[in-house]
Amino acid sequence: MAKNPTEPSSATVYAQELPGFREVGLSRGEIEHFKTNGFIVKKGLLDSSELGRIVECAWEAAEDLGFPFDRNDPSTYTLPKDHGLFPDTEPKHIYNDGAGIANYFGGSNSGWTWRHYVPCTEDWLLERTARHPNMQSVVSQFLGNNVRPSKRCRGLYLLLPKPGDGDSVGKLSGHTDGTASQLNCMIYAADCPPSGGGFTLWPGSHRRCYYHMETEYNWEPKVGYKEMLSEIQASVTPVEIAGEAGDCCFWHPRSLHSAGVNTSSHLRVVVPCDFQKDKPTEPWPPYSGFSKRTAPGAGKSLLPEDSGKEDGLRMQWWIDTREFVEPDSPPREDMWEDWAI
Ligand SMILES: O=C(O)CCC(=O)C(=O)O
Ligand SMILES: [Fe+2]
Repeated sequence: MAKNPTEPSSATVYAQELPGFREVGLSRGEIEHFKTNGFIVKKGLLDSSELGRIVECAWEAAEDLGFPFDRNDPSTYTLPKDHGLFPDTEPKHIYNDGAGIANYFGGSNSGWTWRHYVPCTEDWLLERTARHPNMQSVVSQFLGNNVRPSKRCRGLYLLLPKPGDGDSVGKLSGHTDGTASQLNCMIYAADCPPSGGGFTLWPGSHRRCYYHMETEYNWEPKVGYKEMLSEIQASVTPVEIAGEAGDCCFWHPRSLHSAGVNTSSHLRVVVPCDFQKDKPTEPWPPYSGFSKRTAPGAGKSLLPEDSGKEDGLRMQWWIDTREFVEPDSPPREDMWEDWAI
């Protein structure tokens, strides 16, 4: 994965209300917007009252971890390490028979990221998120009816507030994900105001990134990919998606994107989901930075138990999608040929 920290967020808050934005059905305007920009926002697609239980998991975990959070006092939602509480977690890529790790802290926003993975394979959570009928309806309008059943979502992606004080202000961290996902969705489980760390995306980047790959879905960037990402960041203004609990941002997985910078007083709780068609796939999650075809050439161990070890390939156990087994073809002339839109 190519990463490139940029200056403090200069993103524009997305404010467009496309025809159909409050409906389950995709409108022509939404399809056009998705094709051109790589994303759309469906407001209120999921029931915010059903998502409350997911947010509750974060507060309960904070208590279990001994964080000094008082829900009614946002000034206490500080980085645990400021209280000498920064918890030790296993390296993020430890496979643990597919269960991964319980929590991950840190990330590109200098420690303001908390990923809580515990409930993300549980039926009650999936029924409120990736498997929700409204979600499945939108996904099948994009991809067709043959969608791979969801077994997990990525996690509760939490961003703790980070006051914007001079040099320590958070930065965007533009990157693309090394997955074979065909459609992604960021579910807002809690309200996320502007500057609340909303998911941020460089409009139109999905097209350039799609054509800068050797393969349509698996992760095989062509020479110059990193430089191209830098060029996009230098020339395109990113959009930040603020939203309310229940809003869903659908996005093309080749898009250049970043977590936003949270200078609000809210805890940001987003649940990312990955979707793909139900075609034969590899059994294991994708490695980061390599496709399975290119991984052997890296001279590293491909065993899941070596994931996260020094020199091992890092397995992205938190991703539900898998690389396709059938030979992955080059990007198509019409990049929407394999879609239902
Ligand atoms: O937290 C976010 O908004 C973005 C997360 C992300 O980019 C990722 O998980 O790959
Ligand atoms: Fe990402």
